Formats: sequence, C-alpha cells, structure tokens
Amino acid sequence: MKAQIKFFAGAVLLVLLVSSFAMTPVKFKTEVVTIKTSAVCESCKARIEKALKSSDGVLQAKLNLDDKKVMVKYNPEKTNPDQIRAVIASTGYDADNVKKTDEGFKKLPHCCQKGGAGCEHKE
Ligand SMILES: [Cu+2]
Repeated sequence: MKAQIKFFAGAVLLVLLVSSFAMTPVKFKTEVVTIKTSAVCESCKARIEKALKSSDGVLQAKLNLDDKKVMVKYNPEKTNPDQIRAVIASTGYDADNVKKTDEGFKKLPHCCQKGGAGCEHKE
C-alpha cells in the first residue's frame, strides 16, 4: 500500500513538472507574414533579408527566389505587415500591393533593376 502511494505521488509530481514546462510563458508573441516581392536574384534576396532583419521588430526573414515570397517572423508589438512592406518597398522592391520607392530602386545594381539579366548569381 505504501509503495503504491509513493508511486502515485511520484506520478503526480512528474505530471506537474511536465505541465509546468509546457506552460512556461513565451517571452513575446511572434507572428508570421508572407509577402510577395519583386526580387530577381541572390543579391536581391540578401538585400531584402538584410533590410528586414535590421528593422525593428523583425525576428527572421527568409526569401524564396522560386516564388519570390519572403516569410517574415515578427513581434506584433513592435511592427506590423504594413510596416514590413514599407521596408521592402524602400529597399527598391515591390511588396504585395505596395510599389517600390524610386529612391530605393535607384540604389539597386543595374542587373537587379533589369530583372536579373546579367546578375552574377542569377538563379
Ligand atoms: Cu538582384
């Protein structure tokens, strides 16, 4: 009988321990948005990812050149999809329905402005 109680108490303790692990609160919420860009080559990809990662609230940015979509993980308390699109647009690329800015576009290498023709790392 005593051994049974011990076993039961141990099991309860284990369940409590495991559930307290599972309920450890996350430091902050993260959300993910996928945005269609006008990236054409590897350097476009690197440029957009770098711009996003250095902007406030963005935790992760991954651009897929196959479909030109960038997956952005962000902290919704610090930024939002509109702000993220604005970062991409000011870098010189379209972001969903937000058009690239002239200032950003002018800073791009020629090959990137011309749809990637002649880009060194063209995919
Ligand atoms: Cu490019």
